[in-house]
Amino acid sequence: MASPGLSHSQFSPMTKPRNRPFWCFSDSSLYCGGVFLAVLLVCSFWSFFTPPLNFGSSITDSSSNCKESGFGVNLNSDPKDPTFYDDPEMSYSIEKPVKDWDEKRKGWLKHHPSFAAGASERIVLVTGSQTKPCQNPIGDHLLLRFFKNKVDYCRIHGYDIFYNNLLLHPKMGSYWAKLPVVKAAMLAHPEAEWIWWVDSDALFTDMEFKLPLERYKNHNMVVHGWPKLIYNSKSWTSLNAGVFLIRNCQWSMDLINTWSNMGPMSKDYKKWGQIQRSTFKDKLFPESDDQSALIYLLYKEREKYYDHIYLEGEFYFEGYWVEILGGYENTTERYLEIERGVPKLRRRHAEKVSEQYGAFREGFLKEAGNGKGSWRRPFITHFTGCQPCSGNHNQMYAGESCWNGMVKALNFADNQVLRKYGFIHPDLQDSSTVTEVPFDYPADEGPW
Ligand SMILES: [Mn+2]
Repeated sequence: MASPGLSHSQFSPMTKPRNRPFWCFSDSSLYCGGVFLAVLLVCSFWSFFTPPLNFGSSITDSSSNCKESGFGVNLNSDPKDPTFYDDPEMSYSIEKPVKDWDEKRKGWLKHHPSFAAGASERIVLVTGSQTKPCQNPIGDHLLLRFFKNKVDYCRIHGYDIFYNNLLLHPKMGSYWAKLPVVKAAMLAHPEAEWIWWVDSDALFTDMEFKLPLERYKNHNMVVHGWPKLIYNSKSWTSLNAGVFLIRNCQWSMDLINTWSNMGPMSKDYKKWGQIQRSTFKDKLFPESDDQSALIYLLYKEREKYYDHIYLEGEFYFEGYWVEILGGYENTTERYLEIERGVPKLRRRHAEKVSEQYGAFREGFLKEAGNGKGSWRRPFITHFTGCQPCSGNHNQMYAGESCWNGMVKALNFADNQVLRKYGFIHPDLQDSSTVTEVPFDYPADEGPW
């Protein structure tokens, strides 16, 4: 747990950035000027070659639109019109509820129209880990690789990502620490419709798969879970709160408020632990935890929450590593088998167009099924109980199975990324060896 003193010192640099907007502006004008010169140069060199093609004119187009960046949004404009950010009462703290958030978000989007297009699909992934170095000697290395995996996934799909390693509320430690971060991320990202929390011990093991957002259009939250286990078995593992998608709206603000009031910041924290334990008989420890708290809300106030929380059970929205790990080899073999028969899937391509190849592959995965027993790549493998940072893994498993399992999963995922860079790990248990991916089209195949 971070002491309040520590978090204070972390915030003191906040007094500095007065000059920053100016520098940013001047950097960007320099950048624009540089790009313009470069475009002029490219254009003049271009004319030495064959006639100026479309390619040339598209370069000129993008230079005139220098302020636009990334995905067609304007990162340089923040009009003077007041928004919720200018309200002195607005607080990012988990202790101060936000009201009228939907109107406030809408108001901000109105003043930032370049963000309005595509806003309904925009996702910010949020993750994080503890403030201090890991106790487990390989913990920081593992966390780095888990984070790299998330960065890879987000880059491929065009999502923003935020990594937090501070306690934003001194009392909301361990599994409760995510709630203050998710709330702050909602306020920091009015341009995003969804905040996607992914635990530090979870990784993407299908880099192509995209969340079926259309399916969630009438819901405000998505978790991996099973209604039968909530309402019949009353189990504290009837859903997993280590990965969740939450809509950036007032409903979610209210949920986070109610939810976090069962945590250590509440004067009733002890009482909530007792209530959870008496409701969910399989709960192993006495303290109130975020997962039991969420299940409790669904269980106790079904009318209020059930219609808004989508319990995804069709695919590995997150999946228990023990159940998944043994299937990687078979999955790899099946995917290779498909690729052997379909040159289009083996074709080299730029990483930026990966989603298109994911869509191509989708057509060949119809028979794979999804979730348990399927040979499709599991979307997210979650090392629940392994505690990579502290090393205090659940005594159910040998530590080696956790660490070896993580290496295997990380390399399995990394292979999907690395091949776009021309390389591959031939052995999933050996992180340091790579070989070049062969170019293996027969000359008579293609074009595609
Ligand atoms: Mn976890």
